Amino acid sequence: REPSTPVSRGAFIVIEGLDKAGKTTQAQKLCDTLYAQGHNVKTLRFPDRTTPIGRMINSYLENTTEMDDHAIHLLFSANRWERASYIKQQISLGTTIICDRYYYSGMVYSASKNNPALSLDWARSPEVGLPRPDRVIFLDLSAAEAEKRGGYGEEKYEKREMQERVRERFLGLTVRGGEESTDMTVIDAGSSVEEVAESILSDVAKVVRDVESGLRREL
Ligand code: DGP
Repeated sequence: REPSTPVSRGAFIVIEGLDKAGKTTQAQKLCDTLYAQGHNVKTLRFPDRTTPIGRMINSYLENTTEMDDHAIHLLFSANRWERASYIKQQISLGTTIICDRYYYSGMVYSASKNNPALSLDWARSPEVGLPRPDRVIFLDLSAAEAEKRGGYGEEKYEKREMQERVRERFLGLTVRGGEESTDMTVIDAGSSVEEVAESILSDVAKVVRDVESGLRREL
Protein backbone atom coordinates (compact mmCIF):
# COMPACT_ATOMS: atom_id res chain seq x y z
CA ARG A 1 0.00 0.00 0.00
CA GLU A 2 0.96 3.64 -0.47
CA PRO A 3 3.20 4.95 2.31
CA SER A 4 1.48 7.88 4.03
CA THR A 5 2.88 11.30 3.16
CA PRO A 6 4.95 12.57 6.06
CA VAL A 7 3.72 15.86 7.57
CA SER A 8 6.40 18.51 7.09
CA ARG A 9 7.51 20.07 10.35
CA GLY A 10 6.74 23.64 11.38
CA ALA A 11 9.34 26.41 11.69
CA PHE A 12 10.60 27.80 14.97
CA ILE A 13 10.97 31.59 14.78
CA VAL A 14 12.16 33.81 17.65
CA ILE A 15 11.73 37.57 17.95
CA GLU A 16 14.20 39.33 20.25
CA GLY A 17 14.88 42.94 21.16
CA LEU A 18 15.07 45.51 23.93
CA ASP A 19 12.07 46.31 26.10
CA LYS A 20 9.73 48.50 23.95
CA ALA A 21 11.19 47.38 20.61
CA GLY A 22 7.76 46.13 19.50
CA LYS A 23 8.34 42.38 19.82
CA THR A 24 4.89 41.48 21.08
CA THR A 25 3.08 43.51 18.40
CA GLN A 26 5.29 42.11 15.65
CA ALA A 27 5.04 38.49 16.89
CA GLN A 28 1.24 38.76 16.79
CA LYS A 29 1.22 40.39 13.35
CA LEU A 30 3.54 37.76 11.95
CA CYS A 31 1.37 35.02 13.40
CA ASP A 32 -1.80 36.56 11.90
CA THR A 33 -0.21 36.97 8.47
CA LEU A 34 1.18 33.43 8.31
CA TYR A 35 -2.16 32.07 9.52
CA ALA A 36 -3.99 34.02 6.80
CA GLN A 37 -1.60 32.47 4.27
CA GLY A 38 -2.73 29.02 5.38
CA HIS A 39 0.02 27.98 7.81
CA ASN A 40 -0.60 26.37 11.18
CA VAL A 41 0.95 28.84 13.59
CA LYS A 42 1.04 29.61 17.31
CA THR A 43 2.72 32.25 19.46
CA LEU A 44 4.65 31.68 22.67
CA ARG A 45 6.37 34.13 25.00
CA PHE A 46 9.12 33.99 27.57
CA PRO A 47 9.15 34.52 30.44
CA ASP A 48 5.86 32.61 30.69
CA ARG A 49 4.62 34.16 33.91
CA THR A 50 1.68 31.77 34.28
CA THR A 51 3.64 28.74 35.59
CA PRO A 52 4.86 28.41 39.23
CA ILE A 53 8.42 29.23 38.08
CA GLY A 54 7.04 32.09 35.97
CA ARG A 55 5.34 33.54 39.04
CA MET A 56 8.69 33.58 40.87
CA ILE A 57 10.26 35.36 37.90
CA ASN A 58 7.39 37.85 37.87
CA SER A 59 7.88 38.79 41.50
CA TYR A 60 11.62 39.24 40.85
CA LEU A 61 10.92 41.50 37.85
CA GLU A 62 8.42 43.52 39.87
CA ASN A 63 11.04 43.97 42.59
CA THR A 64 8.95 42.13 45.17
CA THR A 65 11.60 39.40 45.68
CA GLU A 66 15.39 39.69 45.82
CA MET A 67 17.33 36.84 44.25
CA ASP A 68 20.93 35.88 43.55
CA ASP A 69 21.87 36.62 39.90
CA HIS A 70 22.72 32.96 39.23
CA ALA A 71 19.52 31.68 40.86
CA ILE A 72 17.23 33.95 38.82
CA HIS A 73 19.15 33.10 35.66
CA LEU A 74 18.49 29.40 36.24
CA LEU A 75 14.79 30.09 36.84
CA PHE A 76 14.49 31.95 33.53
CA SER A 77 16.19 28.99 31.86
CA ALA A 78 13.99 26.45 33.68
CA ASN A 79 10.95 28.43 32.48
CA ARG A 80 12.08 27.73 28.90
CA TRP A 81 12.82 24.06 29.64
CA GLU A 82 9.26 23.71 30.97
CA ARG A 83 8.07 24.36 27.40
CA ALA A 84 10.80 22.55 25.45
CA SER A 85 8.87 19.34 24.81
CA TYR A 86 5.75 21.32 23.87
CA ILE A 87 7.76 23.29 21.30
CA LYS A 88 9.23 20.11 19.82
CA GLN A 89 5.85 18.41 19.75
CA GLN A 90 4.07 21.32 18.05
CA ILE A 91 6.79 21.69 15.46
CA SER A 92 6.79 18.00 14.65
CA LEU A 93 3.02 18.20 14.15
CA GLY A 94 3.58 20.88 11.50
CA THR A 95 2.83 23.98 13.61
CA THR A 96 5.09 27.00 13.18
CA ILE A 97 5.94 28.69 16.49
CA ILE A 98 6.55 32.42 16.76
CA CYS A 99 8.28 33.01 20.06
CA ASP A 100 8.50 36.39 21.81
CA ARG A 101 11.99 36.25 23.49
CA TYR A 102 14.06 33.12 24.06
CA TYR A 103 17.47 32.14 25.39
CA TYR A 104 19.21 35.03 23.61
CA SER A 105 17.45 37.35 26.10
CA GLY A 106 18.46 34.87 28.78
CA MET A 107 22.12 35.18 27.93
CA VAL A 108 22.39 38.90 27.30
CA TYR A 109 20.26 40.24 30.16
CA SER A 110 22.10 38.16 32.76
CA ALA A 111 25.51 38.91 31.26
CA SER A 112 24.68 42.65 31.20
CA LYS A 113 24.34 42.92 34.96
CA ASN A 114 27.99 43.84 35.48
CA ASN A 115 28.43 40.82 37.74
CA PRO A 116 31.94 39.50 36.93
CA ALA A 117 30.93 36.04 38.18
CA LEU A 118 28.29 35.77 35.47
CA SER A 119 29.88 35.59 32.02
CA LEU A 120 28.11 35.10 28.70
CA ASP A 121 29.50 31.56 28.54
CA TRP A 122 28.21 30.73 32.02
CA ALA A 123 24.83 32.18 31.04
CA ARG A 124 24.76 30.04 27.89
CA SER A 125 25.33 26.70 29.59
CA PRO A 126 21.87 25.95 31.07
CA GLU A 127 20.33 26.78 27.69
CA VAL A 128 22.35 24.15 25.82
CA GLY A 129 20.01 21.51 24.40
CA LEU A 130 16.89 23.67 24.13
CA PRO A 131 15.25 23.47 20.67
CA ARG A 132 17.26 25.74 18.37
CA PRO A 133 15.29 28.24 16.32
CA ASP A 134 15.35 28.27 12.53
CA ARG A 135 15.57 32.05 12.59
CA VAL A 136 16.07 34.75 15.21
CA ILE A 137 14.93 38.27 14.39
CA PHE A 138 16.56 40.98 16.47
CA LEU A 139 14.43 44.14 16.45
CA ASP A 140 17.05 46.82 16.83
CA LEU A 141 16.25 50.10 18.53
CA SER A 142 18.58 52.44 20.43
CA ALA A 143 17.99 52.63 24.16
CA ALA A 144 17.16 56.33 23.73
CA GLU A 145 14.48 55.59 21.11
CA ALA A 146 13.07 52.78 23.25
CA GLU A 147 12.76 55.17 26.17
CA LYS A 148 10.78 57.66 24.04
CA ARG A 149 8.14 54.99 23.43
CA GLY A 150 6.16 55.79 26.54
CA GLY A 151 9.10 55.51 28.94
CA TYR A 152 9.96 52.56 31.10
CA GLY A 153 7.83 51.21 33.89
CA GLU A 154 8.84 49.89 37.25
CA GLU A 155 10.34 46.57 36.21
CA LYS A 156 13.83 45.44 37.12
CA TYR A 157 15.74 46.03 33.89
CA GLU A 158 13.88 49.08 32.57
CA LYS A 159 16.78 51.48 32.98
CA ARG A 160 18.76 53.25 30.26
CA GLU A 161 22.27 51.99 31.17
CA MET A 162 21.09 48.39 31.46
CA GLN A 163 19.26 48.59 28.12
CA GLU A 164 22.37 50.03 26.44
CA ARG A 165 24.48 47.13 27.68
CA VAL A 166 21.79 44.65 26.60
CA ARG A 167 21.71 46.11 23.08
CA GLU A 168 25.48 45.95 22.75
CA ARG A 169 25.51 42.33 23.80
CA PHE A 170 22.68 41.41 21.44
CA LEU A 171 24.54 43.02 18.53
CA GLY A 172 27.69 41.24 19.73
CA LEU A 173 25.92 37.91 19.30
CA THR A 174 25.35 38.62 15.61
CA VAL A 175 29.11 38.94 14.98
CA ARG A 176 30.37 36.59 17.65
CA GLY A 177 30.52 33.46 15.56
CA GLY A 178 29.52 30.19 17.12
CA GLU A 179 26.25 28.42 17.00
CA GLU A 180 23.87 30.98 18.49
CA SER A 181 24.83 33.69 15.98
CA THR A 182 24.21 31.84 12.73
CA ASP A 183 20.57 32.58 12.12
CA MET A 184 20.10 36.05 13.60
CA THR A 185 18.74 38.82 11.37
CA VAL A 186 18.94 42.41 12.59
CA ILE A 187 15.94 44.53 11.60
CA ASP A 188 15.66 48.27 12.29
CA ALA A 189 12.71 48.64 14.65
CA GLY A 190 12.67 52.43 14.32
CA SER A 191 10.41 52.60 11.25
CA SER A 192 6.61 52.23 11.16
CA VAL A 193 4.85 49.12 12.49
CA GLU A 194 3.86 48.19 8.91
CA GLU A 195 7.38 48.60 7.52
CA VAL A 196 8.91 46.53 10.31
CA ALA A 197 6.24 43.85 9.79
CA GLU A 198 7.06 43.72 6.08
CA SER A 199 10.80 43.35 6.69
CA ILE A 200 10.19 40.54 9.18
CA LEU A 201 7.77 38.77 6.86
CA SER A 202 10.09 38.85 3.85
CA ASP A 203 12.86 37.29 5.95
CA VAL A 204 10.70 34.71 7.73
CA ALA A 205 8.60 33.65 4.71
CA LYS A 206 11.67 32.15 3.05
CA VAL A 207 12.61 30.23 6.19
CA VAL A 208 9.08 28.85 6.55
CA ARG A 209 9.08 27.79 2.88
CA ASP A 210 12.44 26.02 3.28
CA VAL A 211 11.30 24.24 6.42
CA GLU A 212 8.04 23.12 4.86
CA SER A 213 9.77 21.80 1.78
CA GLY A 214 12.17 19.78 3.93
CA LEU A 215 15.24 21.87 3.09
CA ARG A 216 16.11 22.44 6.75
CA ARG A 217 17.46 20.12 9.43
CA GLU A 218 15.18 18.51 11.98
CA LEU A 219 15.03 20.40 15.29
P1 DGP B 1 8.91 40.89 28.83
O1 DGP B 1 7.84 40.05 29.49
O2 DGP B 1 9.20 40.49 27.40
O3 DGP B 1 8.69 42.37 29.02
O4 DGP B 1 10.30 40.53 29.60
C1 DGP B 1 10.45 40.82 30.95
C2 DGP B 1 11.84 41.27 31.29
O5 DGP B 1 12.67 40.14 31.59
C3 DGP B 1 12.58 42.07 30.23
O6 DGP B 1 13.22 43.17 30.87
C4 DGP B 1 13.61 41.12 29.69
C5 DGP B 1 13.89 40.22 30.84
N1 DGP B 1 14.23 38.84 30.46
C6 DGP B 1 13.57 38.04 29.60
N2 DGP B 1 14.11 36.83 29.55
C7 DGP B 1 15.16 36.85 30.41
C8 DGP B 1 16.11 35.88 30.84
O7 DGP B 1 16.11 34.73 30.40
N3 DGP B 1 17.03 36.27 31.77
C9 DGP B 1 17.05 37.53 32.29
N4 DGP B 1 17.98 37.82 33.20
N5 DGP B 1 16.15 38.46 31.92
C10 DGP B 1 15.23 38.13 31.00
